[in-house]
Amino acid sequence: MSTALTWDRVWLGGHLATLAAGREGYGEILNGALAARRGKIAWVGPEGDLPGRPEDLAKEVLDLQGRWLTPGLVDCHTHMVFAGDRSGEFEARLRGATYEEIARGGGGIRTTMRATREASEDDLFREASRRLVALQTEGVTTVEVKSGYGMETGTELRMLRAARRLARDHPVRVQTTFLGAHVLPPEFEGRREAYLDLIREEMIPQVVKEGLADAVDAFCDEIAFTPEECRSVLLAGREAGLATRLHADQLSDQGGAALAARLGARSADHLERTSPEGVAAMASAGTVAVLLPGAFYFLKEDHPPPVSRFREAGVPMAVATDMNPGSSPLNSILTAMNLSCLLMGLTPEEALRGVTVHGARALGLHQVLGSLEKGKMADLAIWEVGHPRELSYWMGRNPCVGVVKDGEPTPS
Ligand code: DI6
Ligand code: FE
Repeated sequence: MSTALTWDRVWLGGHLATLAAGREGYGEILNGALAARRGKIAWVGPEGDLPGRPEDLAKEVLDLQGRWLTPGLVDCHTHMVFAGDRSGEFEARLRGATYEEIARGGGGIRTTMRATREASEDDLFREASRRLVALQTEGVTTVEVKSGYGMETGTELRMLRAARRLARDHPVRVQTTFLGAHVLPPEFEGRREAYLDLIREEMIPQVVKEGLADAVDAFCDEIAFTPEECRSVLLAGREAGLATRLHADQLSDQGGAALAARLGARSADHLERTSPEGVAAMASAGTVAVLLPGAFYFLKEDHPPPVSRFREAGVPMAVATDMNPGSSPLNSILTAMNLSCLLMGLTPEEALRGVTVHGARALGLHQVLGSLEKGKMADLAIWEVGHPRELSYWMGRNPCVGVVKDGEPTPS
């Protein structure tokens, strides 16, 4: 039977970590093949089950040469659009100052706010591009990017525009999140309600009108916003049509995880201090736990998130870089995976699920991304490894040898 070039491309001669629903472990298919047509996965299975000769089936046949194919990785929580750096505060911390003390003294997020307000959209785009490219060389095909270093309407919009532009100028999928409620900007000191009004009545409507954000987020913490304040911001975003997420229980337990669950948020992120009640609330609401081991490491935290409780309760755990200049200057998703295993107790398989299926779920994209299954987008990464657990194992070594987005190999 001749199927006359049904597919655009087929990869064979290697192994697949499909992470497909219903498959055990990594969902391995040894000696597997995967075909793409019009940007989507058209066929996945053992090479021996291909319905014909590969060259009769696809316009292009690519040999994996014994390598492994995984879904393109998803970095579902980043603040990669920002200006400047905080290496001076890093030194201050090494001399004994804490992250909270620096924040209370007007530094921290406000330091980056000042630099970001000064930066043009082009500046922001250029700097973020470099960070993005570093992630792409590690197999990342989807990133989330938050605003939150403007805390004034113009700069918040500029950050989100720079983030949207990343998707136009690079082979990557970008989801954007409006994080106006990051910390209180200094000009609103003593006028918290006025800033919250600005977020709800000016920023969110403007962001939504220009189609600049997919989700709304808030930082629920003693140094940032109270649960009640975060709730009002998330509700305003939700009413305007945005998905919701929450920076929850990072430095103190504010009941943030339970709040995120109650609001039907896609994810609650950080979660170092989340209580058993918070875990249970997330489990019943189906909220994704986004673990950010870069921030845990960089802030020298000693209280890891309740990973075994999440596991027992069946809460999906995503892993992300949190790429930001203050608490996680981590420009490597592979390092995030390694840290999630060693500092938080994930298995290498959970870490890989965290940056694929569960990362996609935190972005509401699990129907179309995150596993190698027919009908999903053909976003792929090719790895020079003997087993997919090596993605979490090597430190400072990048075994990614190819990236495919929408079925097209991307230039490296
Ligand atoms: N939590 C974080 O880890 C980042 N934002 C947040 O709410 C840190 C942002 C920064 O320190 O610049
Ligand atoms: Fe963050």
